Amino acid sequence: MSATSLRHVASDPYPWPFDGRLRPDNTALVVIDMQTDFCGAGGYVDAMGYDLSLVRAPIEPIKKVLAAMRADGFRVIHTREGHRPDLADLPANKRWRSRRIGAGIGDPGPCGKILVRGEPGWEIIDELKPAPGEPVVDKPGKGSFCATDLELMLRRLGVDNLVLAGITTDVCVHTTMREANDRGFECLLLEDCCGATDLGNHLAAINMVKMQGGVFGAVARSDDLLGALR
Ligand code: C5J
Repeated sequence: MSATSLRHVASDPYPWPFDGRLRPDNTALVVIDMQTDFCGAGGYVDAMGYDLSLVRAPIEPIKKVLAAMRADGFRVIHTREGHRPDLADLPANKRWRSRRIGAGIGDPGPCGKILVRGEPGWEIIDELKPAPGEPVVDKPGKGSFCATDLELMLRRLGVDNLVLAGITTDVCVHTTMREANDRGFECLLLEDCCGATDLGNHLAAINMVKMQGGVFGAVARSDDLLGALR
């Protein structure tokens, strides 16, 4: 790649990606857990009593980024958090904690059994449905690399750079970013394409990424990414 074809996103704390090699064939958008259970009425987050507006705020920005990256031929991968219908992959402590706050994973709710694969609440919301052919990674935990084939798929596809969007910023997005960074992937978190159940935690999670010169990667707004793609 010649120096003239290098591209960077105006991001914080450094222009991303570090080497300027931002191309559709080596960069994937990962949209994390945009499921009814995390941002829809009657889902898991709603049952816990959190403010849905915070976790729904990224829907429109993600739509724009999805459209632009799909149009440019970038790879798009979606994830879903959820458990097997027999709950064989649900740790006892995860179930116990969720029941304790009235949102028992595996228990029936308005959107079916909470966080169980195949139930209505576990589905990705209509606004951000995966397009045909886009991989969907099912994960039992918070990170997208733990107990999944995501890393195998990314290595096989030749992906070096990950653009991260989805919910929640401080839990599944952050865990995934940390896992990816440790595996050598160059990560960009799109701050307006993420949301948390608490605004302070969302802001803190963004700030954490920027420490130590970009300890887990970099942060940008979706317009900054779209500007670099134009
Ligand atoms: C949580 C997630 N918060 N997708 N999951 O339990 O962040």
